[in-house]
Amino acid sequence: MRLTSLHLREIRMPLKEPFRISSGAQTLRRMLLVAATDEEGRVGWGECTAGEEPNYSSETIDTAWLAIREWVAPRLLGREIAAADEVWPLLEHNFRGHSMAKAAVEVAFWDLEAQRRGLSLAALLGEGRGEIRQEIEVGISLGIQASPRALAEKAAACLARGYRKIKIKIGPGEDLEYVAAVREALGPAAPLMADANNAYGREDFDHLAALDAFDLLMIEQPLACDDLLRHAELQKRLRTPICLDESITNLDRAEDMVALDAGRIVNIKVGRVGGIASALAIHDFCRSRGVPVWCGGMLESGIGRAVNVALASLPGFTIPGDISPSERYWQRDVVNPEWTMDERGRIRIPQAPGLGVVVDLDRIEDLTTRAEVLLAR
Ligand code: OSB
Ligand code: MG
Repeated sequence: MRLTSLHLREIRMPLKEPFRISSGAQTLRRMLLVAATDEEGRVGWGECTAGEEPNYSSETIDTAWLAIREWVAPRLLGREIAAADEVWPLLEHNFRGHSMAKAAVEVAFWDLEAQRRGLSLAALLGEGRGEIRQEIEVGISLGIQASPRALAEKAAACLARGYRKIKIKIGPGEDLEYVAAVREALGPAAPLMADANNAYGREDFDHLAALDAFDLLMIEQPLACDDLLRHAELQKRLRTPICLDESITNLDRAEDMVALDAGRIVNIKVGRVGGIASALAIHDFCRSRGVPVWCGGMLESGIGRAVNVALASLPGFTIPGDISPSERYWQRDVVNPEWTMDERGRIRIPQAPGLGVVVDLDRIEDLTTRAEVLLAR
């Protein structure tokens, strides 16, 4: 594969409802899409998962745009690349950080390779990994609501709709009452978890221990993203497993988590870990150590969602991911068909080569607020 051009586009799509987490709220998604054209004219797509503000990680859509133009594209444009797994090492060499920028472009190479070989992305990712699923079970991630009661009603409706896991966002002052109300509304056996997005510190350990009473599947990222040691201390105090999201930026951090017992479950996000090759490495390591993983979400459009759906088909993904259907987020998605979920909370894995959905170029054109074409020299 040899890239002749990289087309960057910013599109803006309003979320159907605002999404609030402990570190900030989003109502409009500004998304960076990458279309990579190879020497045979195929087009591979990637979506950058960085947000508008640096509240999830240090990256934003604007830093990613800069990083892709200045440092990612020059390393890849015009270069002969035999397979998509060669991209990640090229992007890591003397190039720190900017994982979401790197991933947006790396993903496009996996799409291109899948198309070139006539494989679905799921089949390509599954090579050498045993049986892949035909359909995946999905969960929903619910933002913080105005009251515990409002959240409980929403959560109950989601369970009735078929979702296989309910995740609620929590933060200081918006935690125990919310969890209690949702647990009460869903009943004792419902698969429920909470995500704190770094909101707590060591002074909160007693408070967090009170969450053990609610039989959560896990507590996601209670403490700071760069703080594995305190997560290990907290895990000793909790019966509930800790799941790490922001902390797991690469394979080394997943190994550290296991070595330190800083968490027992990993949320894998392709953007956060720098691409598909890195996500696969984390998946394989966790699987070899019996650590369950699941696929997180970043409020992606149908393009990023295609990658998440394919990843979640791998055998180590034993817990439903944050992969809701298109209608949960958008009036209308940017792919055809849109992502749909059946009444038992399942999404079918597409069989067609590449992403398995068709990118709606007219719609993307309509939504585009900024574009730049980078060419091989
Ligand atoms: O922490 O998992 C998170 C969205 C934006 C930033 C961080 C997170 C999330 C989600 C969204 O939980 C899940 C989804 O895409 O539906
Ligand atoms: Mg999270």
